[in-house]
Amino acid sequence: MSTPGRDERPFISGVVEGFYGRPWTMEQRTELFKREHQWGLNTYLYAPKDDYKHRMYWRELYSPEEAEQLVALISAAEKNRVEFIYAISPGLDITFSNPGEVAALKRKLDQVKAFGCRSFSLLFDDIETEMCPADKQAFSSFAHAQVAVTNEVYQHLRDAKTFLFCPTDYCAAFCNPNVPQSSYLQTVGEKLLPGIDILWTGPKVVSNKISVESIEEVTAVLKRPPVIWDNIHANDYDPQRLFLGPYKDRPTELIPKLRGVLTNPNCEFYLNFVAIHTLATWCRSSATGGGSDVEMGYSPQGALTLALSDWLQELMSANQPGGACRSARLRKAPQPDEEPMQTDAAESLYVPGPGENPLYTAEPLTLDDLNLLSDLFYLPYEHGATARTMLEELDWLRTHREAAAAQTEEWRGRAGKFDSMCDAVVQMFNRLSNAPNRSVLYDLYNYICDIKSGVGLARAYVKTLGGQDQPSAQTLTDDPEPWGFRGGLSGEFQRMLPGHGNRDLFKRPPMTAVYCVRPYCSGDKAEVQKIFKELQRREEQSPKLISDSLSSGDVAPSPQCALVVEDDIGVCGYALGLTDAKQAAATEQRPGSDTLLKDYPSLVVVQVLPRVTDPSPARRMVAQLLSSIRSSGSRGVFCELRQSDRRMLDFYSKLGSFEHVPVDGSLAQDAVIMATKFQ
Ligand code: GDL
Repeated sequence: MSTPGRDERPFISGVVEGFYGRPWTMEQRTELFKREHQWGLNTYLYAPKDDYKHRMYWRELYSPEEAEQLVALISAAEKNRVEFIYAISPGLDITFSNPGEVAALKRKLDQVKAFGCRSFSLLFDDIETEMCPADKQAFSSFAHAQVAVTNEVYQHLRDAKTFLFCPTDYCAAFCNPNVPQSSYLQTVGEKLLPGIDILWTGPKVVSNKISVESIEEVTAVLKRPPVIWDNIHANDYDPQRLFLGPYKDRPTELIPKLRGVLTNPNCEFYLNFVAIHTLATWCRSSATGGGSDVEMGYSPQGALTLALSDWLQELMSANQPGGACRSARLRKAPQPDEEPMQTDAAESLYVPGPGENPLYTAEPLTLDDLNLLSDLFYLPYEHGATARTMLEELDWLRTHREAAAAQTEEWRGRAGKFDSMCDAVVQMFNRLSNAPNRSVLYDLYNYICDIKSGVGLARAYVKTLGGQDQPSAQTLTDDPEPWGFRGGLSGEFQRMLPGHGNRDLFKRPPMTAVYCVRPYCSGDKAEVQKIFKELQRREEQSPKLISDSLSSGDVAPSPQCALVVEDDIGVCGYALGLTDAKQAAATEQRPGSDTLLKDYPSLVVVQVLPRVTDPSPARRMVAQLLSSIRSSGSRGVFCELRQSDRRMLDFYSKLGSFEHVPVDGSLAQDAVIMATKFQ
């Protein structure tokens, strides 16, 4: 049988089941083949990382039961004209130089070949790069070891239709020192037999963009165009993320320069409608891509609309595994002159009588709902338009608290708009929960619960800022339900890391009956000076601190970096910040402060009168200041404290995010630096 020449082979397009976690079921894979066929995709790469016999126990042959399932799967792929590529990942523990190991690989692939499979793949991604002593003796490099075994297996299989190799350095970020000079890639490019194609994920593992130039660069080293293993929709690395945005930021000019594209999508099978549908549209968007039914040029938004319209139909169809049977609901109630039906089915049909509750009929899901859903779970490096607007609005509402306090029309208007956007998320969730297709819903459920909850917290927070009554802000109380402090242990860890320490912003409402935190205005200057002097008087022989000029009003704080707290007596504390403290440090003549300012360019000072025994208003002020300073682009914040100021030392230590930073030579005597870095 003659094999087609390199350029006559069709562009490889489709899906790689290559993620970590629960593999898809045989039914789901069969469903996938039907869709691929329908949408014009031609390949499926079987590579489920956590399937025992694909990676961990790669040497083990399949049992008769497993064999039966694989035979059926391979034949289902064939029926749908999808090329089934069987991949194996021996890299965890193979000894490349041991002929017994190579024989085990051949034996396993021969078995799969006997199931009807014609295409194969050897994967060496995500493995230890250090060779064992025996391999070090036998091969001059890791690349040589992999290439030798791959070539031998490829030749053994003789007539593989497609044969793919996944290198250990499968993206530019892994190449040392870079793609053109990587000796690993050079060896692979030179020594791997020309019939073998090479997988590549782009500039990174999860590539934001893949440019034509980057592909030309890697093609030159590999001596063949790569097959892209695209992780753009993969979500196996973060349990809170899901990607329902369109295939994007891969120009279609890539198509003639590539051997193919396989997407490694979300772990949840039913949530990959958009990922696969939009990839199919992308593949058809070029004359060389093989199709003719789509105009030249690819628009991610257009492709998304096409995908969501088709997905809506599927979501509204009960004809799915787990789909609700709604026929009973649709039957008409018996008319007064009809004989009551005597069947069992009729007895179970509940028809409310006059004055009773009417049957609940859910509003149907809309295309707008799906657009919103996709916007909330868009792409790894990008939120969808509505999600971006929501973030921007929330940020505006919280940074314009003075407007909230004054109840300006603009603030109220924007708060109302934000509230409606939050409400749309809740309504979308309700309609989705009632959609007949339960399989999609169940895969989606945790994600939408999570976002609904996050949106609920933000909504309650804005209501509190606006001074509206509290019941909706129940999650902000002192004794919240577990969903009021989300994220479990991982959330705790994240909040303890510098830059995440603003949890108190949400723990308590920013305004309580007792304390009111508000932006500093010029009329507060005298009060702030009074507090500063009062506290200075208590600290006798205190050294002069860099922040003293801020507290005394000699240096003006940076915009959005000045707050005061009031109780029923009056102003009882303040928090001031400088996003760039260089000038203030220079004025105080601190020669050694340059090193400090490099890591922590910003300065804060917080003081509250001793009558304020509750630390929360001060914490709230710090959280707000940190948030403003962080959004100015600063890398970190420090404060200078007097050693004798036990109260403030204790306060900063308990915040969690600030730590003591030893600094030589830059300090006033008896002063201590506490600091926090962003990210
Ligand atoms: C990877 C793994 C892949 C995983 C993905 C996203 C490749 C070649 N390998 O590095 O199995 O799903 O990241 O986490 O991409």
